Amino acid sequence: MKKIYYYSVFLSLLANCSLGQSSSENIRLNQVGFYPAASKIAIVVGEENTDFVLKDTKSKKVVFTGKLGEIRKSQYSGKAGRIADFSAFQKSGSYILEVPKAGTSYLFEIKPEIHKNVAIAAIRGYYYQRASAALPEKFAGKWARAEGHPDDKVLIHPSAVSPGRPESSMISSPKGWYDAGDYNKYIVNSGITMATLLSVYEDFPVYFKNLKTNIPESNNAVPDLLDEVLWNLRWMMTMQDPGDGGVYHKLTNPRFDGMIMPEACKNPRYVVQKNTIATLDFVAVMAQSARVFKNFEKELPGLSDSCKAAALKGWAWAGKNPSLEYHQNEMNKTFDPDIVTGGYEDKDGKDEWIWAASEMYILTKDEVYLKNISFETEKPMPLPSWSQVKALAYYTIIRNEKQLGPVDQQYLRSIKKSVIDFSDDLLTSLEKQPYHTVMGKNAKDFAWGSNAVASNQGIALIQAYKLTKSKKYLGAALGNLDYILGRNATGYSFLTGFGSKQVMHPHHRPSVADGIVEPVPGLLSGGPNPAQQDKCAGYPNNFADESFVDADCSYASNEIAINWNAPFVYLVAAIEAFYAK
Ligand code: 9MR
Repeated sequence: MKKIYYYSVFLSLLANCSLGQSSSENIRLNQVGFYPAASKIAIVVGEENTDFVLKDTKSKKVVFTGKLGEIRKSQYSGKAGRIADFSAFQKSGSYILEVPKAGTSYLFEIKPEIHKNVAIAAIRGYYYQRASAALPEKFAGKWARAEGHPDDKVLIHPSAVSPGRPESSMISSPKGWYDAGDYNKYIVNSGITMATLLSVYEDFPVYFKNLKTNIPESNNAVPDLLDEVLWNLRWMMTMQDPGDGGVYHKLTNPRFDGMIMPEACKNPRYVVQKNTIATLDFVAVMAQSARVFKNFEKELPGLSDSCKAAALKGWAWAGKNPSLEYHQNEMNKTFDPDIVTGGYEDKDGKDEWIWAASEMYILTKDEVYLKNISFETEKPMPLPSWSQVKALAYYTIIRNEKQLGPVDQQYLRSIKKSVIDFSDDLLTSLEKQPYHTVMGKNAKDFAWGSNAVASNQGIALIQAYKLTKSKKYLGAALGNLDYILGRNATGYSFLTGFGSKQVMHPHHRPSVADGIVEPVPGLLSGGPNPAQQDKCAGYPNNFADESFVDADCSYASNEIAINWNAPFVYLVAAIEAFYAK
């Protein structure tokens, strides 16, 4: 054992060309690979101006030679790099890049459908997040596990009592996905997650029609992506108080579980305070689900109608309670037990109103829903996040434009313009960006869950591409996928299970507790976050684009979450759908 250890230390020392860094890490590229006909870019760290070569790993022959580009510097660290562009080379195979002084890249492939397994794995990530389900080996492989959190005896928290549901009474609220590295289930975060997954289905139905992901429902007549969505939809439906239509904020333990397996968790679970924003997010998801599942009436009889009824009921409740906010600390002053799990507190419900109203309007064609709504297209479009969902309304209006009446054409035009303006802004000065990505141009890109920022930028760019057919948007979206899979300042591929330098220690309870070396696959790590709220040891520095540590203590840079995987699923599936052709 010891001998092997010393030998491997010796080998890694040999491979190191600069302090603590292997030579491959000097060449930053999508570690999965490239499409034959698409752009192929690597960033070579350092200032050295040399040629580079592409070598076929089978024949060992040089198949392409190129010159590195001009120096580009990170606006955060000042570190320099140069671009190696080998897009002109289009032959399928497996390759490495060699750059004098910098070294040799990781091995990568060029082939059609290069990201197919990435797309499947990212969807399967949700299967692994299922609450109230055992995951047998047939579907979960070595990450098989017992059922956790049946959630069939969930307590009504004192903040959530209603005439039909007194304090400490119990409801059944099973299924759903665990939110993230923790085991709680939050309506607000489920909102944007479900919308994003339903939207990628709506935008690319043909792609998903036959995409099999090896889940228990794979053999039924519903596309796997929608089967997975149904797991969470069924849970969401139980989160509505049947008495009045209001929706609970979350289903949670009072405090986070330890770093233990789901089946080991025994803490009581509560549903907590109904509020306007959670209810509006719920309404939007139910309305979109009613639309999507209308096409599966035969397979899922009555589901669409149930979703529509839930949406109508929720909308009515929100109308009567238009600004009931969730403030966890305030709530804890009045009610026991204190709840200290994820807050998802949002002080501005304007965007949730716009989103829910748009979904209700498209579902019912009744203009009354838009009566008091302004799309605010005079302001720049905000990127979607759990607390900012206005753009989800834009995407829905654009997606359903054929169903709009003549009067609505005017706002349709301004909504389209907003999406295109947003994407044009992203593209400004792309040529100067250190990793040749739109991601990272602005410091605010490096928020908690920055990889979801990169993914959501990708979605906006794909919308702009669909509207204009201009390839520059699609190319930039692919650039953000390259960013996530390795062409970035950290050198990591951020999707568990993929890449030569992959994330191995996400803040994810099953991955920590299961005793298996590899983390649960198909989960997107949050990514660089200079706020470093977790104060975890091991951040390399404070530079925004490098503020990442692959350690399970780092919930602020290396957690996984359903609202981050979803835009990633959208981005990778859309890229596959476009480049497969
Ligand atoms: O994604 C959320 C991020 O925007 C917030 O800044 C952060 C702190 O409130 O919380 C994040 O969400 C976490 C949630 O509260 C609990 N489950 C894990 C989520 C991802 O870290």
